[in-house]
Amino acid sequence: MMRTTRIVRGSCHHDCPDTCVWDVTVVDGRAVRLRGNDDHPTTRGQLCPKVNRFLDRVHHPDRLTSPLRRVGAKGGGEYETIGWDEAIEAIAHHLRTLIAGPGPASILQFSFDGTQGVIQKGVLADRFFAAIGAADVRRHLCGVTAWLGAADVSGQPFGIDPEDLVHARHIILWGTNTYLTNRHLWPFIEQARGAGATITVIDPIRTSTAERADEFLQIRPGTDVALVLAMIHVLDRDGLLDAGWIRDHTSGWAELQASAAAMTPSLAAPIVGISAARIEALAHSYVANRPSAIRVLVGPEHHEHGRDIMRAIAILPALTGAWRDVGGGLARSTQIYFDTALGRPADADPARRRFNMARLGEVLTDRSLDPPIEALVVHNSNPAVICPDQNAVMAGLAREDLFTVVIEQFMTDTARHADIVLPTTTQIEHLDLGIAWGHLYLSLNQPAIEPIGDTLPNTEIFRRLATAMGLDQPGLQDSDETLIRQLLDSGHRWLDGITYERLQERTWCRLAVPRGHRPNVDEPTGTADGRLRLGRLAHRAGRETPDGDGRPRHPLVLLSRKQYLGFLNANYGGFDDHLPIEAEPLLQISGVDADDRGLVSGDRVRVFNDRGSLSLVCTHSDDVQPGVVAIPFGWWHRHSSDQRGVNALTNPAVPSDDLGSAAFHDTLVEVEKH
Ligand SMILES: Nc1nc2c(c(=O)[nH]1)N[C@H]1C(S)=C(S)[C@@H](COP(=O)(O)OP(=O)(O)OC[C@H]3O[C@@H](n4cnc5c(=O)[nH]c(N)nc54)[C@H](O)[C@@H]3O)O[C@H]1N2
Ligand SMILES: Nc1nc2c(c(=O)[nH]1)N[C@H]1C(S)=C(S)[C@@H](COP(=O)(O)OP(=O)(O)OC[C@H]3O[C@@H](n4cnc5c(=O)[nH]c(N)nc54)[C@H](O)[C@@H]3O)O[C@H]1N2
Ligand code: SF4
Ligand SMILES: [Mo]
Repeated sequence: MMRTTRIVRGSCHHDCPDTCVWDVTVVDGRAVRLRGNDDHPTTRGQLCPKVNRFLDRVHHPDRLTSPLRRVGAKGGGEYETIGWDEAIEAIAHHLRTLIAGPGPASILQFSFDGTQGVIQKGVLADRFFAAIGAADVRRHLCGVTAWLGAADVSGQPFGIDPEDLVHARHIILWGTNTYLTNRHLWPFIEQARGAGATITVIDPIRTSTAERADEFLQIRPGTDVALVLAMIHVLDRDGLLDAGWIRDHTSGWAELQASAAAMTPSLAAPIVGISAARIEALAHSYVANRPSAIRVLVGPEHHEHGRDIMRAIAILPALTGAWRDVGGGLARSTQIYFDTALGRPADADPARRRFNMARLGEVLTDRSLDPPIEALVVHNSNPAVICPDQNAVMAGLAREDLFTVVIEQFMTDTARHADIVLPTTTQIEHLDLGIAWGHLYLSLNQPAIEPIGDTLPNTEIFRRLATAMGLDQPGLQDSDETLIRQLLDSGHRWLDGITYERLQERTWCRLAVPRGHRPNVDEPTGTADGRLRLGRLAHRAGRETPDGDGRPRHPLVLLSRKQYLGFLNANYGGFDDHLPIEAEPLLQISGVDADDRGLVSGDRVRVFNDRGSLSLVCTHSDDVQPGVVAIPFGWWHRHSSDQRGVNALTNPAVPSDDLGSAAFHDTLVEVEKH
């Protein structure tokens, strides 16, 4: 018999800045090979260690393939298989009852970044929940604080095209672990270095990126504002600022100058944890080597005053005029370009109930809410692992009276607490439109194979739910292709020449943003008066930090970053072949702090604060400075004897306006021998 072989192109859906384009080889309807596309300008034929094995995920024996209904106790993991009609009707019935009783605001949609595909991420789910008037979460755990801080300076926080970093002669990777988290940018960084650029890393941890830097400033966590103020102090004192630029393009210099006047490098040094001489050298090198660029993603936003930190970083190019040079300025998430081009609708209904997703534990366990949350529908997220204050989240998920629906590919720690689990397709089984937050290429992800088992795309699940609920609002039955066409039809100039047909043919297209585009120079700044806002700036210590005065005090700052090539947030923490050799999360502790506590590498320790406790093996590490410990993020609960991950310890505090991320990294703990 003749075998049919074809190559189907698609793009990676993971919440990773790189949005790689892949080629799937399909033989007789089976996907047999998946590899990076050679022509895509950032993929360049390479995926990454986790997604090279994506077909194993698709065909994994643990893959959920049919709808499930809970039969045992909450969290016990006992389920029976049911049909789709029964599952959809059970959910519709439950939601209708709640709408008629306590009201739709007792139903909470919880979704996040499980997929970056715009369609499966939630265009239709959002229409569905808006139609019934359910409560929603503010999806603010990633990047929103960075957005707000940059917007404080420039109104619309457009950054430079990360590809333009090749033109830079000084690149500061500021609290971003590029080599690990944004791999496909690394060759561009190396290209700049090859052309003479200096690479500086500013991070409290000696990351794999820091190891590759020309200069590494290992600062104390949460002290970046003091560092920026001292840099500005030096630049002003030494006459290295461009008065013409400041006069013509900024507002608030007098206030910023006064703020920086007091922060001498020697005052900043003990706050920041690096010498005054190194602060002076950084300031000088930042302006001397042009084009001068700063790269950020999200690390420093995860503090109580993360917005101040991201604003302070954005102030540097605004003040010095680094934006003038192609390759200079701030390179941040490019998602704003796609949001602007596709014109995705902001939910217009201000009356809808909303909670910051960081507060999930509090929201699910607060019976005094009016009305309390009675139903939770989770898709594209694993809150049991990714939300701060995990013990509160788990107490909420364990509520016998909470009706929980989880749409998932695998039996995650969240799905195990569902009343109904709905199995969903993976990226090679459904259609989607891929945006990126690390480059400017839009991609069409074409389904390569039929859905595995009885799985359905998220969109189809919400179409069926809408029918079962008798909803007849427009748009609820739109097909995936229609949803993509609607987005591509925004009329925005950056979509010039990009049509559905063209994407079908080419798979990817660069947004029509001119090469070498200089935000704030080639286009007016997005503030009311068109000026970059400087203004007063002050270093503030978060309440739960060694310099703060808030919660009961423990001596060590806990950082919980992304740490493995084989993990992508919580996606692979449940797969044995993606684990590092040690196969369990380790506590990294400095030699000084370990000696103080009589600990040697390999000792089992208890790490605790007043939110929770974890029993882990510790390892001495020079990567963390004294006063700081680190536990990696993303592990599933079964990897610790406490059935918890690092978020059992982390700080769920969000800003008082409920906007922005949690203060994950403002977490104090103590460590003791077990
Ligand atoms: N301590 C600590 N906590 C953190 C962070 C940290 O650094 N430290 N980082 C934070 C950040 S930056 C982020 S972005 C969040 C990540 O939080 P999440 O977005 O919740 O995490 P992911 O693991 O990326 O994805 C969650 C789930 O989506 C599912 N999924 C994937 N594709 C689909 C699909 O097509 N349909 C459906 N229904 N499901 C799908 C996957 O199976 C996965 O289980 O975590 C945050 N939490
Ligand atoms: N392999 C892999 N890649 C990933 C992910 C993954 O899980 N695994 N997750 C993806 C996601 S969702 C995201 S959002 C990105 C995140 O990408 P990044 O922002 O690059 O990664 P993070 O680990 O969140 O944080 C980066 C660094 O911030 C540092 N940091 C913490 N506090 C401070 C501070 O106060 N000041 C400074 N200067 N630095 C600080 C941490 O030590 C950490 O090294 O990565 C994406 N890529
Ligand atoms: S996870 Fe990131 S680096 Fe890996 S294939 Fe997907 S987009 Fe590329
Ligand atoms: Mo993220």
